[in-house]
Amino acid sequence: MQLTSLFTLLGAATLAASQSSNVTTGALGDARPVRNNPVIGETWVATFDSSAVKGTVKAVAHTVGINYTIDVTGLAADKGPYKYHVHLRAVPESGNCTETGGHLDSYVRGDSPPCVSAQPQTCEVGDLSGKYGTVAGPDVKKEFNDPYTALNIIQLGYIGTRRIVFHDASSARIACATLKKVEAVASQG
Ligand SMILES: *[C@@H]1O[C@H](CO)[C@@H](O)[C@H](O)[C@H]1NC(C)=O
Ligand SMILES: *[C@@H]1O[C@H](CO)[C@@H](O)[C@H](O)[C@H]1NC(C)=O
Ligand SMILES: *[C@@H]1O[C@H](CO)[C@@H](O)[C@H](O)[C@H]1NC(C)=O
Ligand SMILES: [Cu+2]
Repeated sequence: MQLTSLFTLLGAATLAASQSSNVTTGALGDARPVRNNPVIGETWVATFDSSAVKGTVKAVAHTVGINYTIDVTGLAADKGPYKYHVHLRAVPESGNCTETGGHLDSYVRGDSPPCVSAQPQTCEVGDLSGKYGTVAGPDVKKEFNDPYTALNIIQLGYIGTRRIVFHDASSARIACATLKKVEAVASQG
């Protein structure tokens, strides 16, 4: 190999390192892919039934992380784009989504500066729209796999019984719903 091309290579490596080193990541480092979901196919669903949003966000345990399906209608076309996250606290009786608290942030990153979607491992674990894109109304059908959320309760990034919250373009929390486990239907003999 010629010396000049070696220097070119070194230069490129240094540039790549400096570019990734100033992408904000968690205080506990980058999120690690989840490979120990106990039951592949285990399904949890958050059901929305308000004037702001109707439909479901489904989470299915995959061999790596979770497959999500967002299938909702009714998002006001002029209030988007909409963000959606996994939030930590319970939806109160009143339905007031402010009380669902902050995002699932297992690696302690915080939501500022905004996450770089090209490096989803550096994002807050619960910042699903930061990683996979915001959605626009009125009707949404979107599927993606997130390697960093889990349906193993001992795992960082566990989402069981947590809340999915939609935010409009002003960041107002327009709807929230709790993920509930779908019990496998016993096969009929
Ligand atoms: C990352 O750091 C480099 C070197 O300090 C700087 O030139 C670049 O603008 C920074 N990138 C961002 C996105 O802040
Ligand atoms: C997750 O999604 C991938 C890609 O669509 C698919 O191949 C896989 O079967 C899904 N896993 C489950 C458990 O549904
Ligand atoms: C929702 O809860 C927040 C925080 O507890 C409170 O500040 C706000 O006034 C509540 N909104 C309504 C409509 O009750
Ligand atoms: Cu949120």
